[in-house]
Amino acid sequence: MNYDVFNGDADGIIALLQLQLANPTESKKITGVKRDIQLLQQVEATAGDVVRVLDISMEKNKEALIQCLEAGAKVFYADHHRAGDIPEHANLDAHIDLDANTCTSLIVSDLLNHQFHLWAITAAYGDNMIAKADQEADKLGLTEEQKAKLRALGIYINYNGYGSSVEDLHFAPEKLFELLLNYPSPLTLIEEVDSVFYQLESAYQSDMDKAQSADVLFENDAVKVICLENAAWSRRISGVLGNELANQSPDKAHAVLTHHKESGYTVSIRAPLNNKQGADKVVTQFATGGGRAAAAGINQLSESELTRFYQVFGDYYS
Ligand SMILES: [Mn+2]
Repeated sequence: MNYDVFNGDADGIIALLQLQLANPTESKKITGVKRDIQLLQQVEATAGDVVRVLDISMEKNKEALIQCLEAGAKVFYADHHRAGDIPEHANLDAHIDLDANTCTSLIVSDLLNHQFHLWAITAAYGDNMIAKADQEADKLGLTEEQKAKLRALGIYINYNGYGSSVEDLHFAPEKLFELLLNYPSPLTLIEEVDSVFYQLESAYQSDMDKAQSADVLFENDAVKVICLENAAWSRRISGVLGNELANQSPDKAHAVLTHHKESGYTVSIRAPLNNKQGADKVVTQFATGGGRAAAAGINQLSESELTRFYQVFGDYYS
């Protein structure tokens, strides 16, 4: 049995897309909303299985990874999130790079000799690695218009991954993956007038319009914290809104809080674009925090932890 386990955001979907375009392989797909990163535990591996894991932290899936390896499955693992100690095992083929300017799709693209590099560039835009994506696009001689389109596509696919459950999303990540699989080049997708690109574009713009009136909870010279109401559109726009704010004020760190149904918040943090570090260090001071140096989140922040959050976040970047 083959398993493809991948994050439901642009980077995870496009990492798998490249592998499947290069070598179509039937597999059981395991994915979810972007925040749903403990995916490997859903695999019940047996000897001889092949498991590919893309764009989810090895540290957060360590136990399940060891179980897969001990069951005798072969595991291919590509990622750029916190890995912890990488197990030494003959069945593990790990490609982990924590560089803040790389992403899983770029790692996979290198392994495929850049066969679907336009897709990898799209994913890098989606993970908000604009400078890196521009640089790769320039190497291929793309026009400014083509770059802008790929950037928009990356943002829209990434945006589609945000929600507290798959029901919040416009497209279930596995479904979106299947739709994209028809296009070896993202430029072909964008040329098609009725394509998913345009469906995602109008959905994104409608949610972004609503976000313009969000409450600012806390702000100083170094950080800004905003809060969105409890609604599906808020849960969808929260992460990409963070990127948008980061692009507008590149010296500031940003946190977007979204009210939970019951109480407390989901938190999405972006380090300053000009100082892409520390987001993981801030969030791991809270029980349900996780992520990378440039972008991280807290799944559950209670009302009573709010003041401590302002303090930790503000102090870190001041
Ligand atoms: Mn990623």
